[in-house]
Amino acid sequence: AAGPKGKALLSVSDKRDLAKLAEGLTKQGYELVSTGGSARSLQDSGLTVTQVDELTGFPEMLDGRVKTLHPKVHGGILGKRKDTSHQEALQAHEIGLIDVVVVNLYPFRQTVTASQQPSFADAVEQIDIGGPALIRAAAKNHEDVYVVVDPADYEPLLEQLGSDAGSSQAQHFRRRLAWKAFQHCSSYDSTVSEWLWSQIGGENPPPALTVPLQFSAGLRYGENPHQPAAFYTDQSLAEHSKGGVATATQHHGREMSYNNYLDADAAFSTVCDFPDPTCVVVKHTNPCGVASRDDLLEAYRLAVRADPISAFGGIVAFNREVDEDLANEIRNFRSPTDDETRMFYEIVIAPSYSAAGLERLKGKSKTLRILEAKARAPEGRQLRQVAGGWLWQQADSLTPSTIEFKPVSEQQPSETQLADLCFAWLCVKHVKSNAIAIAKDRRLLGMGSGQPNRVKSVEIALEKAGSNVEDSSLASDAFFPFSWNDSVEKACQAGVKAIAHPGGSMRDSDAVDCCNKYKVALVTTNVRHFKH
Ligand code: 93A
Repeated sequence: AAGPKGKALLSVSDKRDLAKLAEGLTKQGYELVSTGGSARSLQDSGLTVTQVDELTGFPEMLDGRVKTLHPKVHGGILGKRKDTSHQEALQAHEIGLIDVVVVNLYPFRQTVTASQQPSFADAVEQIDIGGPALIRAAAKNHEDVYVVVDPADYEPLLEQLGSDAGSSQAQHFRRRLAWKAFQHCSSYDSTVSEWLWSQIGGENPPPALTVPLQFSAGLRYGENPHQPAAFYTDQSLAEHSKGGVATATQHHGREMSYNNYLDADAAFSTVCDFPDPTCVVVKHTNPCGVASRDDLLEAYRLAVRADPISAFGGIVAFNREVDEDLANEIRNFRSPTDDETRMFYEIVIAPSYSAAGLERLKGKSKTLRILEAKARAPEGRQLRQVAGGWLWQQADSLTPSTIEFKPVSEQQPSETQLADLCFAWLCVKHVKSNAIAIAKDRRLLGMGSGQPNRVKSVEIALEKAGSNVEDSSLASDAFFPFSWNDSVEKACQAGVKAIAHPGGSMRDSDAVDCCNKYKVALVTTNVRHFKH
C-alpha cells in the first residue's frame, strides 16, 4: 500500500545523493517505488523500497529496455487528481497514484564523448526511452506531480513537500520543475540527434539544428551594463575534440565578462592558427599585435610593440607554454609609449604555464584573468544570430599551407617576401573586413580593420606601420576593387614591396600594371578571408 503521503518513483542513473533524498521521502511518509539498479542502491542504504515489477505485475524485460513503460506506472502519474472520470478509471484498473517522480537519464552524452569511443550498438543502448516518458508524463501533470531531474533540487523538493501542496508557491515550484524537466529531455534528445548526425557523416548543411546548450555561468552583464547575459557551453562536443575558450580553465583573476569571452576567443583562435611560437594581442576582437619567433618572449615583445596604445587593456594569447622568464616580462613590461606605466592586460591565455610562470603571472595584479585552454581546430559549425533566425557555416579552416600564392607581376616575390606574405595572410584572416595587414620578418607592422572602404583600411595600416613599412609585405582579405589605384598605389608609394590579394576583380590587370610600375611583387591567392 502507498505510504500515508503517497508514492514516490525513483529511477536514476546518476545515484548521487539518492539515499539522502529517499530517506527524507520515507520520513515524510512516502512509499518508495524503484527500478532495478536504483532499488538495489536504496536497499543497500537500508531503505524499504517496492520494486517496479511488483507494482506493474510485469517483469523488467528486453535487457531493461522495458521497465517502467506500463499503464500502472503512467496511469498513476498522468491521472488528474480532481477529475472524477480519471479517478474512476484508475480505480477500475487498480492503478495507484504516483505523486513524486525522480528520474535522470542513461548517461548518453558521457558515453559518446568519452575518450574511449563506444561501438555504435553500445551507444544506441544508452538511448533512454522509459526515463524521458516518465519525466514527460510527470511534467505534463505537474499540477499534481513533482518531477525532479537534477540532484540540486532534492533539498528544495523535501522542503516543499513539507508544506502546503496547494499554495501558489508550491504550484510555482512544480511549474519550475516541469520546465527543467522538459529542458532535460530536450537537451538529451539534441545530444542523441547530434550524435546520429555525426554518425551519418555530418551531412551539410544539417537540415535541422539541435545544439545541446548547457548553462555554464551567469555573466555580470552583456556587451553593456544594461544587458543581462550568460554563458552556455556546447554539450555535443566530444571530450577529445574539446578545446578553445569555452572549455578553458581560469587560474586567476576577475570573473570573465561577455566581452572577455569574445576577445579571448578571437585572440586564442588567431594564435592557434600560427605554426611557430607566436604571441597575438587582441583588442575588441581584432589582432593588433602579432609576432612569431623561436623565442616566445621575443615574440611577445614584438607583438606588443606593434601597437602599444591598442595593446593597453588588451588580451594576450600564446600558442606555447608561458614560462617564468616570459611571465616576468609580462609582469614588468612598461608601456613603450610611456615609461612610467606598466602595461595592463585584461587576459593572458595560453595552452599551458610552467608552475613558476603561473605564480609570477598571478603576482601581476589581482584582476588579471589567466586562462589555460587547449587549441581547437577551426572545424565544424559556426552559428550566428540575425533578427528572427540563425546563420550556419563551416568555419574558415584555410591556412597558407593549403593556398597557392601565385605571382602575377613582372617582379617575382623573394623567398623572404613570400614568407612575409604568408604571415600577413594569416593575420588578415583574423581581422574584421575590410582587412589589410602589413608584415615583415614574421611580425605584424600595421593593420586596418572594419572600414567600410578598403582604401581607408590601407591608409590606417600604412599609418600604423609608419617608418617600418619599407620593404614590407601587405595582404588584403579580398580583392582590390575599382579603387585599386588608390589602395595599391598608396601601398607601393609608401614602400611596400610585395602584395597578396585573392584576385578575381575585373580590374585585376590594373593592379598588375601598377605593381609593375613600382617594381612591386603581386601575388594572387584565389581565396579570400572575409570576416564580417
Ligand atoms: O531502457 S529504458 O528506456 N526503459 C524503461 O522502461 C526505463 N525506465 C526507466 N530505461 C528506463 N529507465 C531508466 O533507467 C531511467 O531513466 C534511469 O536512468 C535508469 C535507472 O535504472 P536502474 O534503476 O535500473 O539503475
